[in-house]
Amino acid sequence: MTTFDRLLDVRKERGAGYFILLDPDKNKRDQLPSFIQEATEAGVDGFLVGGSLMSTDEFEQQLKTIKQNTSVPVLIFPGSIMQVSSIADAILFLVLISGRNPEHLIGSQVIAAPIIRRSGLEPISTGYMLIEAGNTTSAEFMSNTKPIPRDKADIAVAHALAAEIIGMKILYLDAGSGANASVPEEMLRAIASNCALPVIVGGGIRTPEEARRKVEAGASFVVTGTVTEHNNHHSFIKEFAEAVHSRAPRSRTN
Ligand code: 1GP
Repeated sequence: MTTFDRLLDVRKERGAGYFILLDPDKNKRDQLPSFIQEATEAGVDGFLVGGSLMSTDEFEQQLKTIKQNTSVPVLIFPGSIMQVSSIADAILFLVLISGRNPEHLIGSQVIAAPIIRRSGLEPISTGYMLIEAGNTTSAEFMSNTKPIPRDKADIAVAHALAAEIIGMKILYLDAGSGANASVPEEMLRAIASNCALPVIVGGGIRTPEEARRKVEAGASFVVTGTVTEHNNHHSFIKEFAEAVHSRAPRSRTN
């Protein structure tokens, strides 16, 4: 079974999936194993590993540690082509479709594709959309692209449909790490009612209630990074996981 199929199973069985983003520059080596074990036990459905900037040389070592301490998928969420490793279960093969920077539309992908093919790493073709966050995020600055305005759901839908028609497998709507405002529910609802692709949403999600609202608006996977870096205890992560799973088929009334 591919990792992508495992993710679809999570969505089917739990209503939606909860991912934690780990930034290799911020992970504390001595605390990583226990954090991964606790988060897995608390109900996390996958770990994303990556960052817009990466200065550590321990990327692969950290991936090994994460893999050794969890049974859920470990996905690379690459900030650059330096972040490719077959230790992970899969890589989100990102195409920054909201931007018009050719480097992030095809340039990096052409460089990364042969490396990924040779490594055997599973690529998951991902239409990545940056959404205006109310502040300039690292993703926006580093990608040198303009995000989609928060009140332009129709523009977001058009991008989502283009990704679907091109044949991408999943969408990632990201307000960017540390966003002042997360992706609006109205935009998620518009995409969910017009486009069949599963949606990952992240950036600026700070409470379980906010995570739940994203799922209710149609997100299939919710990502937190900053908030779980600062509150990494078991009960907090469990609250997030339960909020994301609250629309599991067995608990649905509609
Ligand atoms: C960023 O979606 C992720 O790409 C997570 O964002 O750090 O704001 O939770 P936060």
